Amino acid sequence: MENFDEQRILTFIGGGTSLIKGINITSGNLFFSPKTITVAKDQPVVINLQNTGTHTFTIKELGVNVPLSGNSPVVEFTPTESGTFEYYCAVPGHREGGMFGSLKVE
Ligand SMILES: [Cu+2]
Repeated sequence: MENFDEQRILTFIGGGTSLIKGINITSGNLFFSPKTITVAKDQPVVINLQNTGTHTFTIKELGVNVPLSGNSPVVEFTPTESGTFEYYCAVPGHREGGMFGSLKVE
């Protein structure tokens, strides 16, 4: 591949403005994995979950509260403030049982 346009391909992979980065999280009884995710302020976040059971993906401070049902729910939101926020499952007992993690907005 002599005419391989490496810079152009890297730009494409890197995202630019047209690609939205997806984050993969596994949720189940009673966990989220990974427990820490980092996103960019004012950029749309798309989280693809691999889910078992009935849960929610909730971030109180950011007004996010999405029911998780089925195998592959998707959570989308745009964080408009930076900081570290807890995400958790709002089903009674699940947060206490370990269903929480940390979202860093930079
Ligand atoms: Cu739950």
